[in-house]
Amino acid sequence: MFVSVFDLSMGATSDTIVSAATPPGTGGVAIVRLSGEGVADIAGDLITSLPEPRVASLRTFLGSDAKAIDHGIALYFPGPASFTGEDVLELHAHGGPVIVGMLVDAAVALGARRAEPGEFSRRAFLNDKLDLAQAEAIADLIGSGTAQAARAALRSLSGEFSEAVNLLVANLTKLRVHVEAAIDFPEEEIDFLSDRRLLARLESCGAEFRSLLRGAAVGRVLRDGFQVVLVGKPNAGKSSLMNRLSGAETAIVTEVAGTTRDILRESIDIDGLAVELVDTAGLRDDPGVIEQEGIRRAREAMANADAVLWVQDATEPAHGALDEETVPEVPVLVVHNKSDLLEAAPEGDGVWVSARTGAGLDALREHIKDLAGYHNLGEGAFTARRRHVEALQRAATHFEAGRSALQAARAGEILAEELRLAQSELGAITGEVSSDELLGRIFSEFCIGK
Ligand SMILES: Nc1nc2c(ncn2[C@@H]2O[C@H](COP(=O)(O)OP(=O)(O)OP(=O)(O)O)[C@@H](O)[C@H]2O)c(=O)[nH]1
Ligand SMILES: [Mg+2]
Repeated sequence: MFVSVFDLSMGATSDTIVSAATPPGTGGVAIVRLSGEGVADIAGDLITSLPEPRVASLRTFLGSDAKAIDHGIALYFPGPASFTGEDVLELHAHGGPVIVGMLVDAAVALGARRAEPGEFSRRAFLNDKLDLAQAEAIADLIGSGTAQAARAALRSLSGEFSEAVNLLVANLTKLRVHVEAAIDFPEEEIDFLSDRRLLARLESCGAEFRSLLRGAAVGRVLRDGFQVVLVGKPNAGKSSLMNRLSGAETAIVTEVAGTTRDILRESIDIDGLAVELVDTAGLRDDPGVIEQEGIRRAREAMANADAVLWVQDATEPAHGALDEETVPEVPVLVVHNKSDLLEAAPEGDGVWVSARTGAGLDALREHIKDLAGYHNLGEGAFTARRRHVEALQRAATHFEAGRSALQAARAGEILAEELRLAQSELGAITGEVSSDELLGRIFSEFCIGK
């Protein structure tokens, strides 16, 4: 049903690749990894004999001049029961860059080729050891910024996200079979298409789409972090608030309106949610030249944010610029600052805080988690990428278009076609449908040796 388009000239897996699997620099142990058909041959010269499969074996590692480079552990994983699905040899050497360099050179002299970034994972994908979302999760696990992100990436790597996508694909397939059967028997079409089971299936696929989209949106935030931009009038206390939330005196705070001009960034961790706070120049109508550029940047930051904190001075009357300034797609939370200066207990929409005393900041942090959808983060959270969220959105749009075509015009053919398009979008997430260009883009972001 799905098409895989691979440029075989690039994906040729017969050659043997080699690379350090551990980062450059010194350490107790460094691992050099080889994968491919030539592993057994190369091992004959490099470590004199191939170790028993999966048994840690002490070996002398030899250079191309047959002189010893190091003594260490060799591990042999014959394919297909290996990470890449090919024969894999791991050499655990002493962790110095010179040793690693000599080992890689020796393997190259024996016919191996230096691996490209992500090439081991790419081979694992091409040999069906992992699907594409799982392969991406390897890089996300390695790059995760918080423990929660790491746990979620591991779930994606274990295939939980892929399973949810595959389940949805399977349900869309059932729907399509149903609809196509109706099209093939036109005299019964009307009955078929108003069949209650069909409507129930449509309904449950719609619900699956919504839940998967929610999960993927949170997964994306777990991976990429959540960007929150502080905007408002000059002197509202944006910089003070950022400093207070981050516990660092990053931004200059003064009583002069128009203090901040450049965009300032500070990363904080709210219960495992990586939040990037972005402080901006106060928005006002008659700024000087420098401030004007600051305001332009503030508006740009706002448009690219995941959420906006609209900071207001609680002692001043609320001002109406909010609607004109903010971007409809980006959620806005109104934050009334300087609550310490109020005599009466505050009331009204938004959160009331004091950057000076710290009052209300716990509530503010909870609101930020809400904005990120982070509160519903059960144990089942997985990581996802922007690419996945966008593919899911496109798939959902096709699905909804098909559903309306059925409801509005009883157009079974259109529904079938939209379902096919939705499936193909979902297939791109797991790599059922992929192109060499997409694979190139994804794997080139990996580190060498992974
Ligand atoms: N009493 C009180 N004063 C505050 C509070 N937060 C900020 N201020 C004061 O308000 C003034 C402006 O604070 P900033 O943080 O520089 O305000 P800003 O919004 O970054 O201003 P611009 O960068 O000029 O746009 C400073 O004098 C701060 O000390 C607060 O919660 N309570
Ligand atoms: Mg400021």
